This record gives sequence, C-alpha cells and structure tokens, in this order.
Amino acid sequence: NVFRGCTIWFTGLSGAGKTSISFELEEYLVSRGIPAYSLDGDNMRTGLNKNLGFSKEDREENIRRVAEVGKLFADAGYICLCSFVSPFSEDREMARKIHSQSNLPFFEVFVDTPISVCEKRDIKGLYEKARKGLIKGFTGIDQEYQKPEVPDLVVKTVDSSINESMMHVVEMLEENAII
Ligand code: GGZ
Repeated sequence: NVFRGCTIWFTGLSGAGKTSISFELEEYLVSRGIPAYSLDGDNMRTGLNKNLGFSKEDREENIRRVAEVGKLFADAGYICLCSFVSPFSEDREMARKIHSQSNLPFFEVFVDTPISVCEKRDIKGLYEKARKGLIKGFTGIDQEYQKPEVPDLVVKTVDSSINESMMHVVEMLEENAII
C-alpha cells in the first residue's frame, strides 16, 4: 500500500456540508490505515488564524496560511482535508499554486449546495443573524461567493447522504492513484 500525500480543498457556502464530508472521509481513510487530517474554520480560526476576520483581505490571509499548513501535511504524506468557504477564486488559485510549487497534488472539490438549502439548515443560526444585519459580510448574503469554474470534483449534497458524497471523493482519489 502506497499513499501519496495531497490536499483536498473543499469550498462552498457556510452550511454546505464541507466539514461533514471531510470528517466522514477522514474516518474512512484513517480506519484503513491511511493518514489523514482535517483543517477547518473551527480549528484554524481559533488558533493560528485567530487574529483574522472575514474581510476580503483577512480571508485571503486565512486561505494563505491554511494552504501553507496543508502543504506541510501533504509533504509529510498526509491526506490533508481543508474545509473553508474560500469564496474568492484567486485565493483558491493561490492555495493550488502553493501546492504545485512543491509538486504536491491538490484537488479542489466544490460542495455545491444551493444557498436556499444552506439557509434552511442554518445549523449555527448565522444566516438568520446575517439577514438581520447582525453579521456583516456574510458569504452569500452581503458578500459574494465565486463558484469554481473548473473544480476537480463537484459534490451535490441535496438528495444524497454524507456517505454518498464522501464516496465520490474516494473515487477521485482512487482515479488519481492517491489511494
Ligand atoms: C462566512 C462566516 C462569517 C462570514 C462567520 N462569512 O458554517 P460555519 O460558520 O462553520 O462556516 C463559516 C465559517 C467560515 O470560515 P472560513 O475560514 O471557512 O472562511 S473563509 O474561507 O472565507 O476565510 C461560518 C462562520 O465561519 N462565519 N462569519 N462573514 N462565514
């Protein structure tokens, strides 16, 4: 068994299902002896990136630091699962470039869940707050989300389970001889 380190970059709206898919995938991989680790807003914005907010500039710096950390995990042979809204195409391109400059595979996965569905789920109640104007610059409400033009994979979470979505990512890894 040979595993190749890489970064899988999940992008999509808040509540799209990025972290859920990533955690399920991490468990799938680790239970098969494949080293994997998940990064998301919850573990990056509370530590390394705790001085950053949600302006365009801060999101860019958030993505830059996450990509650098992901690169290190990938270089160490891990499958690094990064789940970030990452709404700006140029920031995602930067993340890709940080990996390609070190010859490390990078896969962009668009978790394509319509905003109507994300807003209905409203797991953290953030959409309601954004609608009321209590949170400014919320992606999809009063800040834009630039959809990926040519992602490596598009995952639709409506009418499919977390497990089904995860298996599409597994297939992509198999097709690319990562696992
Ligand atoms: C978007 C926000 C915002 C604003 C707080 N816009 O569902 P969540 O809660 O857990 O995911 C969102 C997370 C976004 O952090 P990221 O580091 O992924 O963003 S980025 O990649 O754009 O830097 C949401 C919460 O933080 N959140 N304020 N204004 N999401």
